[in-house]
Amino acid sequence: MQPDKTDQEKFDEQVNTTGKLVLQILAAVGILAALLMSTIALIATSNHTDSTTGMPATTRMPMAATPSKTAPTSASIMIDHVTRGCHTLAVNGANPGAPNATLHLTAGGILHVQNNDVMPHQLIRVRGPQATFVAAAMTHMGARSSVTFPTPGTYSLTTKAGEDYMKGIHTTGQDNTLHIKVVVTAA
Ligand SMILES: [Cu+2]
Repeated sequence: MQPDKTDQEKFDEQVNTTGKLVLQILAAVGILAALLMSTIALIATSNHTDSTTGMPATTRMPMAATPSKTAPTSASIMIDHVTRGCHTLAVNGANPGAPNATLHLTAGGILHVQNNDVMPHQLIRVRGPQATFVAAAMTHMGARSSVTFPTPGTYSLTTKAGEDYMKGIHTTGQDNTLHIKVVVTAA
């Protein structure tokens, strides 16, 4: 014969049943809450806009397609002959030229210079860290040289102009002194 359950046993059984029920309710509530939260999160994401561009977050450009902010690795300068001041600089094909130019490069970048003036030009570093010159003396029309800038810093270059290749070239005003400022930033 099965002995009657003691009060303690009955109580334990009761607690057990009630406890299971409570746990089941809690679990159900938890699942509902999780579903609700994820739905809210989803709505919040799709409605979120990028404050900088005003574009929806989902259509934001991927990092790889974002234009780089680093300076270019190469630049070109043409020394042109002009009547007033004799010579000017044209940077990256820009027109009209000017006797002063400022350009930006990343460290290790190269500047290509071509001398189309009617006189020789020798490239000279006036200020800034050490730069590597190749064929700095441009002694005929179309002569080319290059300068490489290994370290970040601000470099000032100028040219030492020579005599006209041929006689009879007339210019007005003082001959320009060319100034090339190269701002080199870390790569
Ligand atoms: Cu000149």
